Amino acid sequence: MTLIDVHLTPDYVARALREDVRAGLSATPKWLPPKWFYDARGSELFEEITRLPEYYPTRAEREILRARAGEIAAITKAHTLVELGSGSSEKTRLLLDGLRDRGTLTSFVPLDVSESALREASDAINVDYPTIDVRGVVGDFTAHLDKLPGEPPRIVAFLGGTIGNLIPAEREAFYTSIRDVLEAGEWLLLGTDLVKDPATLVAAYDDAAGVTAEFNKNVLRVINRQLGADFDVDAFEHVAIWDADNEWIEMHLRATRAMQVLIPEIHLEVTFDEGEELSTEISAKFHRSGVEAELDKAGFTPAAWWTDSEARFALSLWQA
Ligand code: AVJ
Repeated sequence: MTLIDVHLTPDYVARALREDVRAGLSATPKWLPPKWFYDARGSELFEEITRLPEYYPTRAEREILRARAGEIAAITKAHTLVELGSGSSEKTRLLLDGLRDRGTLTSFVPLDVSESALREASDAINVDYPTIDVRGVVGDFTAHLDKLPGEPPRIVAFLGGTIGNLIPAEREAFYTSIRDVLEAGEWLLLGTDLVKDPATLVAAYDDAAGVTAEFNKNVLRVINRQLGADFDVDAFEHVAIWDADNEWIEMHLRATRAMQVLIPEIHLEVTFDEGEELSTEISAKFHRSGVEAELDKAGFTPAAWWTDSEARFALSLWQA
């Protein structure tokens, strides 16, 4: 059993969901934040996405981590690995191996919104890495960065391209808040998906087997269950488009007929026109120059930039 610090109580999470659903479904156009995809079923569907032939980012990032974990350990000599949005912590093992083999690592701090995913991952790592102190934090990486334990120097890993789910203003605030919690000389390891041909990008978010469509619709199931809503999930279709101006993928749910939806727990009634789209996720793709400009603005110094063999995805290392 590992120690877990809980900064997200069920009550806090329930209130955040209500507020997000009220704000997003009262707006024009309608939107919902992507963090509500990830109940137990949503997390499973995401794991399934990472194994799809079309969804290259996970494999590309794993290739880079496998090749570079030793270098990351040699450069940083980190004593603590903090992983934000750790999920199953599967790719993290490559980093843990590199840092442990270098002999500097004493603790691992995974942070995730899902307490169940965090407990499972922390316990497994605790068993497989008996010399490392595992200290999980249940928290929101946009709100609980000030609570990170662990002996310096720390390396904060934010992998998988999840940074792409934030709009530019949110990214700026996020990078600045990480820079603020780190001491000078500590590290950020960032995974970013790169801009590439739109057909490849769209296929990664609209797979032939329909797993991403199920993942997208899962947010409606979460709202039905948590807030007593009566979304007819089958009356929505999955849409993934490449927004060339913003250089991001946008996922929508399109109402295939006019509908009224009741959300009793927040006393809200929502109307959809036929064809109306609800925005559920952006997944921004990056160029090296853009990432460098944003991190520089937040006060980080570049230490390394690595891509996979097909230059689809980048892993970059920054020093505070
Ligand atoms: C886990 C946020 C990195 O944006 O690619 C996968 C989530 N959405 N397919 C991404 C996701 C649709 C994924 N991240």
